Amino acid sequence: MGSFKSAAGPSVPKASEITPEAFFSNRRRITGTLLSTPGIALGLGSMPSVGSAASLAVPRPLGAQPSSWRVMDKPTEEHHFLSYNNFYEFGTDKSDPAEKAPSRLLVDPWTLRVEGLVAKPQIFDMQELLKLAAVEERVYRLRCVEGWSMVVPWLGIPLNALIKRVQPLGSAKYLQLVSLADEKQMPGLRSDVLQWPYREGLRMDEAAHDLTLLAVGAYGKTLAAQNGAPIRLVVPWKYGFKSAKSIVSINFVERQPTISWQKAAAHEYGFYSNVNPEVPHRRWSQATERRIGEGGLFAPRRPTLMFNGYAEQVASLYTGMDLRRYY
Ligand SMILES: Nc1nc2c(c(=O)[nH]1)N[C@H]1C(S)=C(S)[C@@H](COP(=O)(O)O)O[C@H]1N2
Ligand SMILES: [Mo]
Repeated sequence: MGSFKSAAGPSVPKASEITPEAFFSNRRRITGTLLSTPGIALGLGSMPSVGSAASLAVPRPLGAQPSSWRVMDKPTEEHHFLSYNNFYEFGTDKSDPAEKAPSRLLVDPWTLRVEGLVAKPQIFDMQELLKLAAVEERVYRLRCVEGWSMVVPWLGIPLNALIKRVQPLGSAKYLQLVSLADEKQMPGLRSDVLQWPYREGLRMDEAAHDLTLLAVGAYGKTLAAQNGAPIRLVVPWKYGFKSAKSIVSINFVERQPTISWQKAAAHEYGFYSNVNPEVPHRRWSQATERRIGEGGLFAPRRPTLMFNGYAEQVASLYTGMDLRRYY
């Protein structure tokens, strides 16, 4: 993708070995294996153990990320990423998603409905989505509003590629992203901790930013159910909850959409939710964070960086905005 550029550096070589076809045929092969396993007929994301996620022939182009984006921190060990999750549709404990999602979430077939104020609305299946752009590996920091963080090597395509395909109308100013809500698959929907379906939103320029990723994998494999298989958003300069999991629809709208977290507690979770050490959450400071995997609860906390360390790339999106008011 030519969009994978930074002002500071040259455009980045594609991870050319990760063609959509290769990715998908790998998926199919693994799915086939699974389907032939007695008693397990649920497809890729429903694999009984996280270790069995399909692996992808992915070069590790760490050095290929524009230098200004490069995350020097060591990636979080994969087992943490797979076992310490927020996916309230499967329960609010950190262990619930890994315990409940793999055996319940049906990820194949999957469709993503893209509609609203666009010239070309479309219902994509995964194969069509993966043809929009080459799958790239991007190592991003993820910072949860709760005060922990991880460093994750994602695989995905820029959301921008999808936006270009559907051709937003001039009146489209925001995107609303909606996660799956199926009571048969998701025991957490019985709780009213959030309003279902899980809804998130981005302003158009945020959604179209080069950093904004539609992730289909991580750690060289297709996405595990607990991480939002088969397709989830990743917006690395915002608190983790903006990164909606298991997305089924994207709606282009004129007015700022309501998000599930604002509905839960409007005074605690703003629409923008940019990582900002200077703007505390109503109940706690956001100045520091605990890096998952770093020596347990008593390890020294790290300072949280403005825009999660991506200020150089995204600060200009918010020029003139009072970030205390628009938190
Ligand atoms: N649909 C859905 N998406 C979601 C959530 C959720 O509960 N439901 N939790 C969010 C929160 S609070 C965080 S921190 C990240 C966690 O992503 P991970 O478990 O893959 O690290 O997912 C986000 N996306
Ligand atoms: Mo979070």
